[in-house]
Amino acid sequence: MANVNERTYIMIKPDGVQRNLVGEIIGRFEKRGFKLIALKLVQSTVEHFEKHYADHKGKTFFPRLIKHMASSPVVCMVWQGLDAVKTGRAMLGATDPLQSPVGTIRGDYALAVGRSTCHGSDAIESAEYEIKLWFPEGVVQYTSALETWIQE
Ligand code: IDP
Ligand code: MG
Repeated sequence: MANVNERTYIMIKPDGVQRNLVGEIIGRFEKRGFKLIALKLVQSTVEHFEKHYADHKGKTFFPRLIKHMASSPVVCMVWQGLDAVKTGRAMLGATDPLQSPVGTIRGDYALAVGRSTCHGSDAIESAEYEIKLWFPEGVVQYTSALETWIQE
């Protein structure tokens, strides 16, 4: 069932931060109607990204992926709202930017699969895992004045 308080973990990758796409990507989630409940810029470690991408361990691209992710800061966020996980993925586009429709983040800003600018949780369970991994301190609860103008 659709959940108006669903949460997704969105992370602007090192290439997205270096290319000054932080404001653009945050703006898309704000304008779509999602509520920001956690945000930080971090230079993280190989070990932490190995946990984040644990499902991909053993794949040929894994070492390159981890090296890239730990090479420069990332922006970690939690966005909340109706169907946040599925809609967040739709806003990103496909894993391969070349398969991503224009109008999506990857379809507008990326070319290479290993430089796709932004991560988004692919399921509710992975969102819960990723939110705990990146925000062990917890997220912020607050009332948004816009809520009744966005949610029915
Ligand atoms: P996703 O980011 O769309 O969820 P995943 O399959 O979870 O895609 O892969 C994680 C990340 O690993 C991708 O965002 C991409 O940067 C990288 N990646 C995935 N598949 C490949 C590949 O075939 N070659 C190189 N990098 C890949
Ligand atoms: Mg994924």
